[in-house]
Amino acid sequence: TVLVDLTDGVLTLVLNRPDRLNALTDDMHMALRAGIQRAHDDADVRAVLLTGAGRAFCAGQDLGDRDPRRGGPAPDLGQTLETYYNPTLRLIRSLDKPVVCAVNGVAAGAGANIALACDIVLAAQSARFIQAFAKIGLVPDAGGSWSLTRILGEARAKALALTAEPLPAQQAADWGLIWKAVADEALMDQASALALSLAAGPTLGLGLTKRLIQAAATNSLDEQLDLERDAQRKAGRSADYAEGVTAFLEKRPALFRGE
Ligand code: LHQ
Repeated sequence: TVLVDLTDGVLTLVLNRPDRLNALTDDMHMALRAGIQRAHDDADVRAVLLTGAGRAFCAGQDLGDRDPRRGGPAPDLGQTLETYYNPTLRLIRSLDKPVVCAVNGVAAGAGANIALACDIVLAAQSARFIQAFAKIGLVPDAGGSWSLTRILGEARAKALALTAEPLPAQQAADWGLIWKAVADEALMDQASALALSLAAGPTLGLGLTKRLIQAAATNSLDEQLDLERDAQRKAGRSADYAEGVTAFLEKRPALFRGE
């Protein structure tokens, strides 16, 4: 349900249930989780690329799994989030390596919000982001109420979440919700090139950079200056910093080893 490949430092994870628009089943949740966990544990992984197979990125939770017509007690969706979504969201945010998301088609419900949890999001021009929850009586989850509000502000976050109106990729880029909208046929080349270049980067410094930027939203300037000092101290002791400066002085490309 999730294809996994490690090449040249890039761990590519492909959501792979194209006939259901990559809607998430329990198996897929666990496979995606295992992939991100591997990125934490395996030093050979220096960047992650997440995308979907077929015409969609991900249509969110598989609703066929939860047919209320079958009867029985109402499911505890809070438990579903705790079991399947929240650990994965936390793993993506806490990974000290960059995560690129290539949104190849529609991203709906939790599918949209998993994409928004990634560090750099590229989307095909034909892709749309849909906060589909309101259509079925649910609330934004998978971090969406947090990321939409942080990135867009209340006005746009509320309108998207309350109306479930699709947001086209270009508008998402214009609003700063994602990094770029690119021509459909160029998406995978651009996203792979980006992931490869990040994987060849100074991984330790990139991980510290990710942490700094994530901390900024809740820190005061004073706290953030302290955090930058501590992070720069660590980065300054890395082999990649020595290599970066040496390469600059020798007028050659740096060869980072990620440490
Ligand atoms: C699907 C799905 C799907 C199953 C398309 N499931 N089959 C968290 C906690 C616990 C529970 C609940 O949820 C959550 C978080 C969530 O993610 S809630 C939000 C769940 N997602 C949605 O509500 C989106 C549902 N899908 C859609 O609105 C449309 O499919 C979109 C707008 C994504 C795409 O529309 P189209 O391009 O017109 O494609 P389609 O609707 O024809 O879909 C193609 C097939 O995929 C179709 O099956 P069929 O047998 O007719 O070919 C759909 O039934 C199936 N599919 N999403 N989430």
